[in-house]
Amino acid sequence: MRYLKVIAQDPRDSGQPDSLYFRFYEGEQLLREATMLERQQLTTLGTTYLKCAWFNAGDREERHLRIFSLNPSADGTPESVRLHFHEGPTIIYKAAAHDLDNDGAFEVILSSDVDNDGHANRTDRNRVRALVRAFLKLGW
Ligand SMILES: [Ca+2]
Ligand SMILES: [Ca+2]
Repeated sequence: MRYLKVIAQDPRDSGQPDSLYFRFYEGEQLLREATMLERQQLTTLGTTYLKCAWFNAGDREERHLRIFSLNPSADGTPESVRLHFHEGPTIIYKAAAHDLDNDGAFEVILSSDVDNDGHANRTDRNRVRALVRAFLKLGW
């Protein structure tokens, strides 16, 4: 399974992460880091991910997001995009967007409290939508 791994770090332990890494994986194998151009395309995704407050102290990498799309009909447009918020190999929480009728618009957003502010609400669903849109723009 191919996925984009997003890692946020707080190298100065300020409580605010300011380092972001974008890495492309196939299973457990690192394919490559995002290029400069891809990093520019991923600016919105990075900004939204930082709002999720799922980051590491110092230069650790345990906490990260894995985001990937599924296209079981193999028509080139994904029927669902999934977000797995990991701590090491363990999924701590998840979100997903589903395009039920495969028309390119995601009708169903499944989300818990993805930004860790103690409330699962519309803001979380909007963050998921923003992450999904930004990921799909990459065309990966
Ligand atoms: Ca749809
Ligand atoms: Ca929330």
